[in-house]
Amino acid sequence: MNNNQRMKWFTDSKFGLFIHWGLYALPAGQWLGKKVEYPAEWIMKNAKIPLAEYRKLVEQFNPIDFDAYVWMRKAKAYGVKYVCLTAKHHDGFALYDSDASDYSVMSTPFRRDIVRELAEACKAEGLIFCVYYSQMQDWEDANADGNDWDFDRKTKNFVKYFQTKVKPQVRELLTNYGDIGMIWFDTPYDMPKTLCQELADWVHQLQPDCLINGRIGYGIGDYRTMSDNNIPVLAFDEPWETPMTLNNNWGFSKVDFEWKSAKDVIRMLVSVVGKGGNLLLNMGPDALGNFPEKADEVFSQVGAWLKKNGESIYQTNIAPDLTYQTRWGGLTAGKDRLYLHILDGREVDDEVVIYDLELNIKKAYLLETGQVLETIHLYEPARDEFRLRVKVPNPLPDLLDTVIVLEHDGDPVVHSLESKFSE
Ligand code: H79
Repeated sequence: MNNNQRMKWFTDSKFGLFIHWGLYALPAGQWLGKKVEYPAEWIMKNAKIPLAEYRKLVEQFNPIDFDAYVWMRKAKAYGVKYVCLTAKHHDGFALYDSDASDYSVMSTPFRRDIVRELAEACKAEGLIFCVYYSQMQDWEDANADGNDWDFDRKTKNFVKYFQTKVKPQVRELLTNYGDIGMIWFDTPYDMPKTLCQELADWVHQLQPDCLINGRIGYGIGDYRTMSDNNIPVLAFDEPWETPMTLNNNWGFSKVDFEWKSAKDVIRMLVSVVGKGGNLLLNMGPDALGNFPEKADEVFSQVGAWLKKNGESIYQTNIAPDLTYQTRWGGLTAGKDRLYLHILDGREVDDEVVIYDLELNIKKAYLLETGQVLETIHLYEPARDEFRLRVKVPNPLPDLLDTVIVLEHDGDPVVHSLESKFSE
């Protein structure tokens, strides 16, 4: 497969589900009755919990409500196209059966290989299964990075950790669970480039089509991973992804109620997709194996919207950069189509106005119903200004985001400020 073919599922997908799950779901943001600085999956490090104490969570991990098929049916209804599970996060605990370490789910009362169950259910739902693996930090391992409260850092032998835990565990992930769409590394920090390359070669050797995210380091990955929770200002014409939380934590937290709304998520999705990227939005299941109710509700609303308006998101291209910020929402673009996303109904009244965009419109209509809309294209010579007005129903049919399709001939032409009145 050439590289474009390898990347295609990823660049077409646009929306993925990140799942952060592990021992940290038990303390859920609190230790010894006190709230610990977020994020919840960092609790061991943030509260400097001795390994001997944190390890006791292994005996308590028993998520009796966990049902991989329930999770993946939900994921499907959320409208995501891929799912990325934390097979091992920074705390070092593996959610799968590993010969390389018994610090895993198999040492808990639960004793079920969660990666196996999810890989199977994910594929059964037609979604791409991916794994997150923390390659540099491992707070259980004396030779890895991160734990400076249990271990003396001067004697650490990172290469030993890399050769005896990272590589064997990555091999297990890439050989025991069928096709893995992507392996998601994190926090490369000061890992030497030679080891990063060795890890990438290892992945390629085990599963040539498995993608590697940007946080393997040094630009070695298949695409760029943006900073956590950050959407770039401008479009970026190479594959990229922003990982994003739905509240202020990745792992489950009992003390975080600051959820984004469905409209917030759709607004971010439109912004990301219009700039050519993917949104990897997080879910932090609780210690019994349930998705938090509020997170499930928001994701479900987004999924219901995508079911009607998915054409404006999946398999789309970078949208033109307009001269002005839109007050009413944003743009995405398909082949010979622009999609106008009306997120702020207050700003449109009975028409959407786009300035300085010349577009040869063949047809304008509401995506959800097909209702044809009137368009008026005006040019005002004294201001050298184009105004494209699209009449819309009032009230708007979808208060979350009403999508208008503009089918057009030829390429859209944006009249930049620089171009005005220039000879
Ligand atoms: O898995 C999620 C995070 O746990 C992980 N990446 C996402 C996908 C991540 N690891 N490190 N970081 C994110 C950034 C580190 C932030 C820090 Fe801090 C700021 C470390 C120390 C100061 C946040 C605040 C964590 C501890 C205190």
